[in-house]
Amino acid sequence: MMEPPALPIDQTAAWRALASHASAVRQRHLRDLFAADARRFERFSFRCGELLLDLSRQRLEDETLRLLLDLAGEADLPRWRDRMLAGEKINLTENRAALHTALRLPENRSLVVDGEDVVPAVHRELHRMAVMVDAIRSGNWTGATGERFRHVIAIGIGGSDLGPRMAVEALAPYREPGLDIHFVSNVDGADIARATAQCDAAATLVIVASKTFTTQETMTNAATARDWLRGALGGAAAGWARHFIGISANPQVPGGFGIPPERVLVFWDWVGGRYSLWSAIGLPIALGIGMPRFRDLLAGGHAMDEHFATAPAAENLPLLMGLAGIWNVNFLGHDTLAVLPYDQGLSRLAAYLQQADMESNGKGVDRWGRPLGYATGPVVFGEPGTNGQHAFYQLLHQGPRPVPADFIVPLGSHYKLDRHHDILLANALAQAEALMCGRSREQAEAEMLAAGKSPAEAAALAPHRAFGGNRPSTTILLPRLDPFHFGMLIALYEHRIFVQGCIWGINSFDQWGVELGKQLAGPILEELTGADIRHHHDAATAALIALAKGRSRS
Ligand code: G6Q
Repeated sequence: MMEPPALPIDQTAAWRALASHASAVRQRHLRDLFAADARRFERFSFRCGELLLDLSRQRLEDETLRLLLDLAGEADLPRWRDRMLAGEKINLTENRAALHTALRLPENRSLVVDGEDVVPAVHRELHRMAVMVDAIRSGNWTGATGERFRHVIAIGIGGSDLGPRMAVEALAPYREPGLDIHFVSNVDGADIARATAQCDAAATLVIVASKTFTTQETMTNAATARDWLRGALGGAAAGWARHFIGISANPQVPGGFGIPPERVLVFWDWVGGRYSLWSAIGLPIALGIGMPRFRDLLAGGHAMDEHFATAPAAENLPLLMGLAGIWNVNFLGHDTLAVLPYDQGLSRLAAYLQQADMESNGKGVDRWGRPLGYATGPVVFGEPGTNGQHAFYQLLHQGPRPVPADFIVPLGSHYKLDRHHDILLANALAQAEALMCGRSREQAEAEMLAAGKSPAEAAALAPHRAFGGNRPSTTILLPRLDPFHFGMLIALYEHRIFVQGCIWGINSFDQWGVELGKQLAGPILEELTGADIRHHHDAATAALIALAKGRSRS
């Protein structure tokens, strides 16, 4: 049964042992750890197929890993993993399974949840998706005037947007021609207005992706898209629904909007929004790269699932990556994480991981509602290298608060611009090296003297040009960013986040903070659009509402 543990994790012997071990490790520099062990890279880097996870530049020692694995045992991690993979309702506050891994299971597997095998339903829906993709791409499905589709506007927000948006960008080299894809998420009218301005209505397919099909931003954008189509289709306006596809976990609701059942793809309440890119929510990805490549993406995710389920603890990538994160947050006190992909295709990875990580693990109570006495999910941010280097890396190198970083580096490029890729790789490797090694004052001074500066100038500038180093980073190498390895990478992060949630004893699969956001604006919207202010507000909010009510409308 899923009973609360007797002791919070920070009161266990394993946690205390790590805390006292940390005071010793804090004294040591990564440079010295490498100097003392010629095989450190080999011993702290781990592989799953062709994906390599290098943790050698984390401030870990053998003893650290041993103690962290004890902590994982204390948190009953293998059992929670097995429960998740078996479809048990580990999302206790919503009484649901968290079964995104079932979306990636091959057809010959079975997984019974609530007395029913979910795998046939998953593959039935994949098949429906494949038929739709084919119909749209071949021109069998057309708009109301008989034109084939050339544009897609994908409307959704949060988990129904970030994954597909990231993946379409990441897999751009695999795009099949003929369909441009626009994403609209913000309720700011600028978003939908800009998208529709770029599309010819008669040739536009609108995908409305929403698990609940009630989210205010999405439904407002969908209604505006419907108005736009009706207006632009003229005599064919009655056929507007031929331009729509709905995706929801509640198959009846899109009908209320006017989308007929044959144009509705479904998924299930056991798929969390931020874990849904593998489901029908991934339709824009499949439309972009074709269904066989979408299946490659699923296969990559599944390969990581198998690894997570079966690899020994000491070689298990998501487990070790998660534990390294716990070490940084809870024992070294580093509560941020920089996501630094050296691939332009991963320009949306940080935004995606902000949701995946911060919505999953930004929690202050454990699974049973007991307040936590320790830090949980880190603040995640990032930008693709080398852009980030010319922006915020200054703080990474010299700010007094170390920021652990993930360098994500595909070795191969899809573009025949070798020189560019060489420079990109060199930058990734150099940055991780600099963060680790730093540069001493003496070195800085010597370099300046050699460059002709006077001794006085060199001495004055040396403190500014010195770097302490010893800043932890992880490097993830991929052969290239193809659908399979991209799938592996995203599943690696999903499971890393789950591992950390388990250690912290939290439910990584609910999001009550997001639910709050869905309620908050309602009363103020009524007041902004109605005659009077009927709710009690703090003085600042009341004053701002009054100002907003008095604004001139465009
Ligand atoms: C994800 C969250 C949240 C959700 C959006 C959109 O895990 O629950 O980001 O995805 O609020 O919700 P709908 O898909 O229901 O529109």
